[in-house]
Amino acid sequence: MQHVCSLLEVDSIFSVLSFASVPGVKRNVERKSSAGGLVTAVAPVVVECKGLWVGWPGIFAEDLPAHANKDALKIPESDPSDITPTAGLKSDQVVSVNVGKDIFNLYYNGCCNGTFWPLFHSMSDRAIFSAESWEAYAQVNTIFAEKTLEALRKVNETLTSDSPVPLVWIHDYHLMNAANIIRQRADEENLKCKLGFFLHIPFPPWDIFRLFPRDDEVLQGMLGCDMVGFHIEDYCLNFIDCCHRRLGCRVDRKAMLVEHGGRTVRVRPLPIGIPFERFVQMAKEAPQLLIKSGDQKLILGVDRLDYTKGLTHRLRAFERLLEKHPEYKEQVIFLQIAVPSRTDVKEYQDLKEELDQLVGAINGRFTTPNWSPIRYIYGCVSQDELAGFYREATIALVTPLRDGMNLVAKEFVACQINKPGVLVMSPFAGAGEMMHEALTVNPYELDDVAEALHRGLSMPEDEREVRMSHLRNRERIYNVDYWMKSFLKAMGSLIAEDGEEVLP
Ligand code: ADQ
Repeated sequence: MQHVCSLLEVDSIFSVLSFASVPGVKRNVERKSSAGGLVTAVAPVVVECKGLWVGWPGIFAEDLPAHANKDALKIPESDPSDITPTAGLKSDQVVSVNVGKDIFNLYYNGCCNGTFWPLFHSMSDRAIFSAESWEAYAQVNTIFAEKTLEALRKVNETLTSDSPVPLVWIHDYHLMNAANIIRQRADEENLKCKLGFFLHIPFPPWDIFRLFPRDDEVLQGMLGCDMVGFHIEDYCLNFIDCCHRRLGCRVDRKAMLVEHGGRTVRVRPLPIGIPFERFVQMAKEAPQLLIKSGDQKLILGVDRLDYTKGLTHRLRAFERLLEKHPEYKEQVIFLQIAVPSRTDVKEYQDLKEELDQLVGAINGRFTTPNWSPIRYIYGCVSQDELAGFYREATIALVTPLRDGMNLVAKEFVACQINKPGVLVMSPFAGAGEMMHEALTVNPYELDDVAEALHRGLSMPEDEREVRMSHLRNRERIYNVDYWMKSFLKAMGSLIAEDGEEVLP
């Protein structure tokens, strides 16, 4: 008995994963503790299931050496990046999708990050609409779909009458059109497959989504799936609403069903979690940090350097705290760690420039001979080191203007193994929906954020303890393995210990 899963996620080096699963998937999902983010959570299951990963290798077709086997790129023995699927995958389980530089740029920097990223984060004034980049998007989605179909054909040849139906799992806004292409071809060729999609960013309301000139094609692309998953219910309802209003689909909001092309598509909220125990372990092992001295308190921000994360607002809110509460002079340090992101895009270069200036201006204003209020790291920090910062922080300041979920908030609470700190959280992140014990702040309201910081810094220990233990208990249960299982269950592809499929 076998079925194929396919996971598509372009921001990772290898983006499409296609894997065969065998009875025992459930056991594997429960038993395996994942080594890192999304990819390393999924990779062990792929390994166990003798699956296949199909993805972008991180280099362009024209830069490949002439002798390279273009279909099966060798996986490096150890890779510094957390997101490469090296976690136990053999090189014959990886199929690379090769795309030329020009088309990839139009696709990735153009349509994905110039159009969908801002639009889906409800920042439509930043979105660029270009027919050329949309064509590149459709083209790259077709290439990914074709690679997945090749895998599906091979697996279909091995299916017997009692085999579970092969499963294809597609990830994120980079590949919203792939499912429809796979569905149509699979139907023509009589290939068995189930298709599932998960969106890692918000799905916007109809009056934002409709601004995209090819909105109907995006919806049709996603509706090629049997199940479409989002982090939270709001995004599900936005999607259902768009299907109804744009395509005229019959929908059931309560049951979260959309009828399309004679099929019923399930829509499900599936909030992603983190490898909780792994972060606990890292926090236990991380060495003592020398960033603060004496009774100084640490406020921590950790983000990709992206305009959705609200970094300039956050710095200004910290400045406001120092203005309104001079008692924090020399008593508090704000450490902002920002990972370089999309650095060849001008908007991101400008944002970096703005942050550099702001950090300089605030430090210039408040620094004393013994103290600088802001420490700013522009770079990638290892997860072990990050765990140490999370553990030592009195406050994690997680204030995106908009965010699909936000894993940093979850990683912070996992690492709070000693003296409990406080999570200050924006309600505009998906994580804000569930982390009720955080101090909720509107990131646009600088005074509000400054006051929440003050409240967090002066919160009695017993209150911090109660809040943090609730936050930690929830994240421990709803970890990344739980999310994986929920997805497989929603697809009807979770196989119980006794070999029976677990129905959604
Ligand atoms: P991102 O927008 O990248 O993810 P987030 O969820 O916060 O945002 O994940 C960032 C990850 O990068 C975290 O695991 C964090 O530890 C790591 N990281 C951040 N800064 C770092 C640094 N300086 N050095 C090293 N590591 C760093 C998208 C969506 C989110 C959604 C996730 C998962 O935008 O809303 O939560 O996918 O679905």
